[in-house]
Amino acid sequence: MKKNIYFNHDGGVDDLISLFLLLHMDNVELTSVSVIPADCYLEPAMFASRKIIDRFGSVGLDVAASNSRGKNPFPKDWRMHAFYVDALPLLNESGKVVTPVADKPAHLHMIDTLRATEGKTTLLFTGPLTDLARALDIDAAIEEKVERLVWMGGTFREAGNVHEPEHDGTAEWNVFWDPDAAARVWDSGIEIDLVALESTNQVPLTLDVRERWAAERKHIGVDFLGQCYAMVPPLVHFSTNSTYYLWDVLTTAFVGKSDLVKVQTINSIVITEGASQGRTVETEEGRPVHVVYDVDRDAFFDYITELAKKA
Ligand code: AGV
Ligand code: CA
Repeated sequence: MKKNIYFNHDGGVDDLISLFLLLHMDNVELTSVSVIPADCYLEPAMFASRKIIDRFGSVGLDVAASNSRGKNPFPKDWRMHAFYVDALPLLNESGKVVTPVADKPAHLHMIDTLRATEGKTTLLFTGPLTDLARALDIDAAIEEKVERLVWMGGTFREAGNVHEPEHDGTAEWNVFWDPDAAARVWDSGIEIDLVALESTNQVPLTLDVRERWAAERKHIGVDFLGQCYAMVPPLVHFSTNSTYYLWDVLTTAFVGKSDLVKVQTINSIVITEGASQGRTVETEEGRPVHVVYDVDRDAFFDYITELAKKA
């Protein structure tokens, strides 16, 4: 039995690689895709998504554009990445784009897709939760059609990855972009599996991984991984938080192969106001979330590399 997956992403390098990997999982039925302009600009992220489906996927999928807006915008430099992926020659060989754009905005398109899909669907979100929060506000009964939410978001450590004026640095970006949306989803009855920042500590994009993909680039899908991650090179002589972790890709791999990770359940809340907005905090009064805390690193990299070889 294949799992139904609805994928909402925000056009980062690892979001787009996640889409590519989903198309090669034989235990996954990708029901549809939508794109939210958080850590990306919408137009190139839409084009890149449609071209990835054209090149590597099957006919019948469409891609919906989100009209959601966040409270705290992502840095422009990061949002540019979708332009680079969209410009890859590999995605432009055919000279045309066939996969259609859905005729509704993402949150409405998700409601329609959930309702039209037989049985339940797992929601995979690798950007902010705004479209899900809006969908729940319009039609809370879709909860019955949702198997669970698998989300890349949050951190339960002191140090997050938001370094912005008027913020204390405790948040993760996907929560920070729209803290109210995360809080709305926390208020729902949906089961939540979380890949938090600390869940990805064991899967930084190190040089040996880049070298492995370079050595195996005769496989077009492995070359695609290497080309995409070349857009976010490591800055070895300059200490910033520029190290790329496989945030969204681990989240996506978890959907395809859950035994790659270990999960523990904790109760948590989302802070929506003030200098810690976007912070997720562990507390008894919170709602349960299942957080990934351990990853089989080698099995994970083998899994995604083997998936890429199927392309
Ligand atoms: O906070 C992690 C989220 C993931 O969904 N994104 C990137 C992944 O798609 C934001 C982000 C954090 N650091 C970044 C990010 C960086 N150095 N470059 C681009 N995006
Ligand atoms: Ca993302």
